[in-house]
Amino acid sequence: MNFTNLLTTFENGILLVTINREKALNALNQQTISELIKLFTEDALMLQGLKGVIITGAGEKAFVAGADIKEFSKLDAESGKIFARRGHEAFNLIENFDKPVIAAVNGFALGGGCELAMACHMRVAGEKARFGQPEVNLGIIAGYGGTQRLTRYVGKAKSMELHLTADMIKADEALRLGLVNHVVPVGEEVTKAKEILAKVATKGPVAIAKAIECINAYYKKNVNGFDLEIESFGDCIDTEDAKEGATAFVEKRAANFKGR
Ligand code: DAK
Repeated sequence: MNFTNLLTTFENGILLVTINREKALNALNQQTISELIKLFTEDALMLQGLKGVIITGAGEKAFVAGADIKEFSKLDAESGKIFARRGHEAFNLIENFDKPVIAAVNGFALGGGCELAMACHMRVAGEKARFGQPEVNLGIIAGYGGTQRLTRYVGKAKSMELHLTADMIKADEALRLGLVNHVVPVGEEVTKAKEILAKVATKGPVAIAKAIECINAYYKKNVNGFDLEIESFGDCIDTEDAKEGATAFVEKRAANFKGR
Protein backbone atom coordinates (compact mmCIF):
# COMPACT_ATOMS: atom_id res chain seq x y z
CA MET A 1 0.00 0.00 0.00
CA ASN A 2 1.32 3.36 -0.97
CA PHE A 3 0.11 6.32 1.08
CA THR A 4 1.61 9.63 2.18
CA ASN A 5 -0.17 10.04 5.51
CA LEU A 6 -1.07 6.48 6.43
CA LEU A 7 1.33 3.77 7.56
CA THR A 8 -0.01 0.26 7.12
CA THR A 9 1.10 -3.18 8.23
CA PHE A 10 -0.74 -6.43 7.60
CA GLU A 11 0.00 -9.30 9.97
CA ASN A 12 -2.02 -12.35 11.06
CA GLY A 13 -5.06 -11.07 9.17
CA ILE A 14 -5.04 -7.70 10.98
CA LEU A 15 -4.48 -4.46 9.08
CA LEU A 16 -2.92 -1.82 11.34
CA VAL A 17 -3.42 1.69 9.99
CA THR A 18 -1.47 4.53 11.60
CA ILE A 19 -2.43 8.13 10.83
CA ASN A 20 1.06 9.48 10.35
CA ARG A 21 1.22 13.26 10.72
CA GLU A 22 2.78 13.36 14.16
CA LYS A 23 4.02 16.97 13.93
CA ALA A 24 0.42 18.13 13.36
CA LEU A 25 -0.88 15.72 16.03
CA ASN A 26 -2.17 13.56 13.18
CA ALA A 27 -4.75 16.17 12.13
CA LEU A 28 -6.90 14.95 9.25
CA ASN A 29 -6.12 17.01 6.18
CA GLN A 30 -7.97 16.40 2.92
CA GLN A 31 -5.19 14.16 1.61
CA THR A 32 -5.57 11.88 4.64
CA ILE A 33 -9.34 11.70 4.15
CA SER A 34 -8.78 10.75 0.48
CA GLU A 35 -6.29 8.09 1.54
CA LEU A 36 -8.77 6.62 4.04
CA ILE A 37 -11.40 6.45 1.29
CA LYS A 38 -8.96 4.67 -1.02
CA LEU A 39 -7.93 2.29 1.76
CA PHE A 40 -11.50 1.25 2.57
CA THR A 41 -12.68 1.02 -1.06
CA GLU A 42 -9.61 -0.53 -2.71
CA ASP A 43 -6.51 -1.55 -0.77
CA ALA A 44 -8.17 -3.29 2.19
CA LEU A 45 -10.48 -5.23 -0.14
CA MET A 46 -7.49 -6.79 -1.91
CA LEU A 47 -6.05 -8.32 1.27
CA GLN A 48 -6.40 -12.08 1.41
CA GLY A 49 -7.56 -13.25 4.83
CA LEU A 50 -8.32 -9.82 6.27
CA LYS A 51 -9.97 -10.31 9.69
CA GLY A 52 -10.13 -6.75 10.97
CA VAL A 53 -8.62 -3.28 11.00
CA ILE A 54 -7.08 -1.18 13.76
CA ILE A 55 -6.74 2.59 13.37
CA THR A 56 -4.31 4.47 15.59
CA GLY A 57 -2.22 7.65 15.57
CA ALA A 58 1.54 8.11 15.25
CA GLY A 59 3.46 9.12 18.37
CA GLU A 60 2.46 9.16 22.01
CA LYS A 61 0.50 12.37 22.17
CA ALA A 62 -2.42 12.14 19.80
CA PHE A 63 -4.74 9.72 18.11
CA VAL A 64 -6.03 12.54 15.88
CA ALA A 65 -6.32 16.15 17.14
CA GLY A 66 -9.07 17.02 14.69
CA ALA A 67 -9.58 18.08 11.14
CA ASP A 68 -6.60 20.11 9.93
CA ILE A 69 -7.46 23.60 11.13
CA LYS A 70 -4.78 25.09 8.86
CA GLU A 71 -6.78 24.03 5.79
CA PHE A 72 -10.00 25.70 6.99
CA SER A 73 -9.12 29.23 5.88
CA LYS A 74 -8.95 28.08 2.24
CA LEU A 75 -12.56 26.86 2.29
CA ASP A 76 -15.65 28.67 1.06
CA ALA A 77 -19.26 27.44 1.25
CA GLU A 78 -18.95 25.33 -1.90
CA SER A 79 -15.57 23.71 -1.19
CA GLY A 80 -16.63 23.33 2.48
CA LYS A 81 -19.55 21.14 1.39
CA ILE A 82 -17.31 19.00 -0.83
CA PHE A 83 -14.90 18.68 2.10
CA ALA A 84 -17.75 17.64 4.42
CA ARG A 85 -19.08 15.11 1.90
CA ARG A 86 -15.65 13.48 1.50
CA GLY A 87 -15.26 13.19 5.26
CA HIS A 88 -18.71 11.66 5.67
CA GLU A 89 -17.92 9.23 2.85
CA ALA A 90 -14.71 8.10 4.60
CA PHE A 91 -16.34 7.68 8.00
CA ASN A 92 -19.42 5.91 6.59
CA LEU A 93 -17.11 3.47 4.80
CA ILE A 94 -15.46 2.68 8.13
CA GLU A 95 -18.75 2.37 10.02
CA ASN A 96 -20.21 0.05 7.36
CA PHE A 97 -17.06 -1.97 6.70
CA ASP A 98 -17.91 -5.67 6.87
CA LYS A 99 -14.91 -6.55 9.06
CA PRO A 100 -14.51 -5.11 12.56
CA VAL A 101 -12.65 -1.81 12.77
CA ILE A 102 -11.24 -0.78 16.16
CA ALA A 103 -9.84 2.63 17.10
CA ALA A 104 -6.77 2.33 19.34
CA VAL A 105 -6.93 5.80 20.89
CA ASN A 106 -3.44 6.66 22.09
CA GLY A 107 -3.91 10.32 23.05
CA PHE A 108 -6.01 13.33 21.99
CA ALA A 109 -9.13 12.36 20.00
CA LEU A 110 -10.62 15.77 19.34
CA GLY A 111 -13.09 17.07 16.78
CA GLY A 112 -12.59 15.01 13.61
CA GLY A 113 -10.41 12.65 15.69
CA CYS A 114 -13.21 11.88 18.11
CA GLU A 115 -15.49 11.51 15.09
CA LEU A 116 -13.08 9.07 13.44
CA ALA A 117 -12.89 7.00 16.63
CA MET A 118 -16.70 7.01 16.90
CA ALA A 119 -17.08 5.78 13.31
CA CYS A 120 -15.08 2.66 14.24
CA HIS A 121 -16.98 -0.35 15.59
CA MET A 122 -15.14 -0.30 18.94
CA ARG A 123 -12.72 1.96 20.81
CA VAL A 124 -9.82 1.02 23.08
CA ALA A 125 -8.38 4.04 24.89
CA GLY A 126 -5.05 4.49 26.61
CA GLU A 127 -5.27 5.92 30.14
CA LYS A 128 -4.09 9.32 28.93
CA ALA A 129 -6.51 9.59 26.00
CA ARG A 130 -8.73 12.68 25.87
CA PHE A 131 -11.97 13.00 23.94
CA GLY A 132 -13.83 16.11 22.91
CA GLN A 133 -15.72 18.04 20.24
CA PRO A 134 -14.11 21.49 20.60
CA GLU A 135 -15.25 22.89 17.22
CA VAL A 136 -17.28 25.72 18.81
CA ASN A 137 -13.95 27.17 19.99
CA LEU A 138 -13.33 27.82 16.29
CA GLY A 139 -16.81 29.13 15.57
CA ILE A 140 -17.88 26.00 13.73
CA ILE A 141 -19.66 22.76 14.60
CA ALA A 142 -18.61 19.16 14.14
CA GLY A 143 -18.64 18.28 10.44
CA TYR A 144 -17.91 14.56 10.31
CA GLY A 145 -20.98 13.18 12.08
CA GLY A 146 -20.02 14.16 15.64
CA THR A 147 -23.37 15.68 16.58
CA GLN A 148 -25.06 12.40 15.64
CA ARG A 149 -22.60 9.73 16.74
CA LEU A 150 -21.67 11.27 20.10
CA THR A 151 -25.37 11.61 20.91
CA ARG A 152 -25.88 7.93 20.12
CA TYR A 153 -23.06 6.88 22.42
CA VAL A 154 -23.50 9.15 25.42
CA GLY A 155 -27.08 10.45 25.16
CA LYS A 156 -28.47 13.91 24.45
CA ALA A 157 -27.62 15.68 27.71
CA LYS A 158 -23.92 14.81 27.75
CA SER A 159 -23.57 15.26 24.01
CA MET A 160 -25.05 18.76 24.31
CA GLU A 161 -22.65 19.56 27.14
CA LEU A 162 -19.58 18.30 25.28
CA HIS A 163 -20.45 20.04 22.00
CA LEU A 164 -21.51 23.32 23.62
CA THR A 165 -18.73 23.67 26.21
CA ALA A 166 -15.92 22.14 24.09
CA ASP A 167 -14.77 20.37 27.29
CA MET A 168 -12.45 17.41 26.98
CA ILE A 169 -13.11 14.22 28.93
CA LYS A 170 -10.58 11.70 30.18
CA ALA A 171 -10.50 8.04 29.21
CA ASP A 172 -12.12 6.80 32.44
CA GLU A 173 -15.02 9.24 31.98
CA ALA A 174 -15.37 8.11 28.34
CA LEU A 175 -15.58 4.52 29.61
CA ARG A 176 -18.20 5.45 32.20
CA LEU A 177 -20.26 7.20 29.53
CA GLY A 178 -20.11 4.24 27.13
CA LEU A 179 -18.01 6.07 24.55
CA VAL A 180 -15.12 3.60 24.77
CA ASN A 181 -15.08 -0.16 25.22
CA HIS A 182 -11.87 -0.50 27.23
CA VAL A 183 -9.25 1.64 28.94
CA VAL A 184 -5.74 0.19 29.05
CA PRO A 185 -2.31 1.37 30.21
CA VAL A 186 -0.54 3.75 27.83
CA GLY A 187 1.14 1.83 25.01
CA GLU A 188 -1.18 -1.17 25.23
CA GLU A 189 -4.00 0.19 23.05
CA VAL A 190 -3.04 -1.69 19.88
CA THR A 191 -2.28 -4.90 21.80
CA LYS A 192 -5.75 -4.88 23.37
CA ALA A 193 -7.36 -4.12 20.00
CA LYS A 194 -5.46 -7.06 18.47
CA GLU A 195 -6.66 -9.30 21.30
CA ILE A 196 -10.29 -8.37 20.56
CA LEU A 197 -9.84 -8.92 16.81
CA ALA A 198 -8.16 -12.28 17.41
CA LYS A 199 -11.23 -13.38 19.35
CA VAL A 200 -13.62 -12.11 16.64
CA ALA A 201 -11.51 -13.90 14.01
CA THR A 202 -12.47 -17.29 15.51
CA LYS A 203 -16.15 -16.64 14.69
CA GLY A 204 -18.02 -17.07 11.41
CA PRO A 205 -17.10 -14.19 9.07
CA VAL A 206 -20.52 -14.07 7.42
CA ALA A 207 -22.18 -13.81 10.85
CA ILE A 208 -19.76 -11.06 11.90
CA ALA A 209 -20.53 -9.02 8.77
CA LYS A 210 -24.27 -9.48 9.26
CA ALA A 211 -24.08 -8.53 12.95
CA ILE A 212 -22.26 -5.29 12.06
CA GLU A 213 -24.87 -4.49 9.39
CA CYS A 214 -27.84 -5.21 11.68
CA ILE A 215 -26.45 -3.24 14.64
CA ASN A 216 -25.73 -0.27 12.35
CA ALA A 217 -29.31 -0.55 11.05
CA TYR A 218 -30.62 0.49 14.49
CA TYR A 219 -29.37 3.99 13.69
CA LYS A 220 -30.57 4.18 10.08
CA LYS A 221 -33.91 5.92 9.73
CA ASN A 222 -34.67 4.30 6.34
CA VAL A 223 -33.97 0.70 7.39
CA ASN A 224 -36.08 -1.47 9.69
CA GLY A 225 -33.46 -3.23 11.80
CA PHE A 226 -35.84 -5.98 12.92
CA ASP A 227 -36.70 -6.84 9.31
CA LEU A 228 -33.02 -6.75 8.37
CA GLU A 229 -32.20 -9.07 11.28
CA ILE A 230 -34.82 -11.59 10.11
CA GLU A 231 -33.41 -11.48 6.55
CA SER A 232 -29.83 -11.69 7.78
CA PHE A 233 -30.57 -14.56 10.13
CA GLY A 234 -32.00 -16.46 7.15
CA ASP A 235 -28.87 -15.69 5.14
CA CYS A 236 -26.61 -16.89 7.97
CA ILE A 237 -28.46 -20.13 8.72
CA ASP A 238 -28.08 -21.22 5.10
CA THR A 239 -24.26 -20.96 5.07
CA GLU A 240 -21.68 -23.72 5.28
CA ASP A 241 -20.37 -21.91 8.33
CA ALA A 242 -23.66 -22.29 10.22
CA LYS A 243 -23.67 -26.02 9.51
CA GLU A 244 -20.05 -26.27 10.59
CA GLY A 245 -20.81 -24.27 13.77
CA ALA A 246 -23.63 -26.62 14.80
CA THR A 247 -21.65 -29.76 13.86
CA ALA A 248 -18.60 -28.56 15.80
CA PHE A 249 -20.80 -27.90 18.85
CA VAL A 250 -22.22 -31.44 18.74
CA GLU A 251 -18.76 -32.93 18.17
CA LYS A 252 -17.35 -30.82 21.04
CA ARG A 253 -14.59 -29.25 18.94
CA ALA A 254 -13.70 -25.76 17.74
CA ALA A 255 -15.48 -24.71 14.56
CA ASN A 256 -13.46 -24.26 11.41
CA PHE A 257 -15.25 -21.45 9.61
CA LYS A 258 -14.61 -20.80 5.92
CA GLY A 259 -16.56 -17.56 5.48
CA ARG A 260 -19.20 -19.05 3.20
N1 DAK B 1 -5.05 21.00 12.89
C1 DAK B 1 -3.83 21.39 12.47
N2 DAK B 1 -2.74 21.41 13.27
C2 DAK B 1 -2.89 21.01 14.55
C3 DAK B 1 -4.15 20.59 15.06
C4 DAK B 1 -5.26 20.59 14.16
N3 DAK B 1 -6.48 20.17 14.53
N4 DAK B 1 -3.98 20.29 16.37
C5 DAK B 1 -2.69 20.50 16.66
N5 DAK B 1 -2.03 20.94 15.57
C6 DAK B 1 -0.62 21.29 15.44
C7 DAK B 1 -0.31 22.60 16.18
O1 DAK B 1 -0.62 23.70 15.33
C8 DAK B 1 1.18 22.45 16.41
O2 DAK B 1 1.85 22.73 15.20
P1 DAK B 1 3.13 23.72 15.16
O3 DAK B 1 2.67 24.97 15.77
O4 DAK B 1 4.15 22.97 16.00
O5 DAK B 1 3.47 23.80 13.71
C9 DAK B 1 1.33 20.95 16.69
O6 DAK B 1 0.18 20.33 16.15
C10 DAK B 1 1.38 20.63 18.18
O7 DAK B 1 0.24 21.20 18.78
P2 DAK B 1 0.32 22.15 20.09
O8 DAK B 1 1.61 22.88 20.14
O9 DAK B 1 -0.93 22.94 20.13
O10 DAK B 1 0.32 21.03 21.24
P3 DAK B 1 -0.19 21.23 22.73
O11 DAK B 1 0.29 20.02 23.47
O12 DAK B 1 0.16 22.57 23.30
O13 DAK B 1 -1.78 21.16 22.64
C11 DAK B 1 -3.90 20.29 21.82
C12 DAK B 1 -2.41 19.96 22.18
C13 DAK B 1 -4.49 19.02 21.18
C14 DAK B 1 -4.67 20.60 23.10
C15 DAK B 1 -3.90 21.49 20.85
O14 DAK B 1 -3.02 21.22 19.78
C16 DAK B 1 -5.26 21.75 20.27
O15 DAK B 1 -6.12 22.34 20.95
N6 DAK B 1 -5.44 21.41 19.01
C17 DAK B 1 -6.65 21.69 18.29
C18 DAK B 1 -7.73 20.77 18.74
C19 DAK B 1 -9.03 21.06 18.04
O16 DAK B 1 -9.60 22.16 18.18
N7 DAK B 1 -9.47 20.09 17.31
C20 DAK B 1 -10.73 20.24 16.58
C21 DAK B 1 -10.38 20.76 15.24
S1 DAK B 1 -11.83 21.23 14.41
C22 DAK B 1 -16.16 19.85 8.79
C23 DAK B 1 -15.48 18.69 8.90
C24 DAK B 1 -14.85 18.40 10.06
C25 DAK B 1 -14.83 19.30 11.07
C26 DAK B 1 -15.52 20.48 10.97
C27 DAK B 1 -16.21 20.75 9.83
N8 DAK B 1 -16.82 20.14 7.55
C28 DAK B 1 -16.37 19.45 6.42
C29 DAK B 1 -17.72 21.19 7.45
C30 DAK B 1 -14.04 19.02 12.21
C31 DAK B 1 -13.46 20.04 12.80
C32 DAK B 1 -12.39 19.82 13.73
O17 DAK B 1 -11.95 18.73 13.97
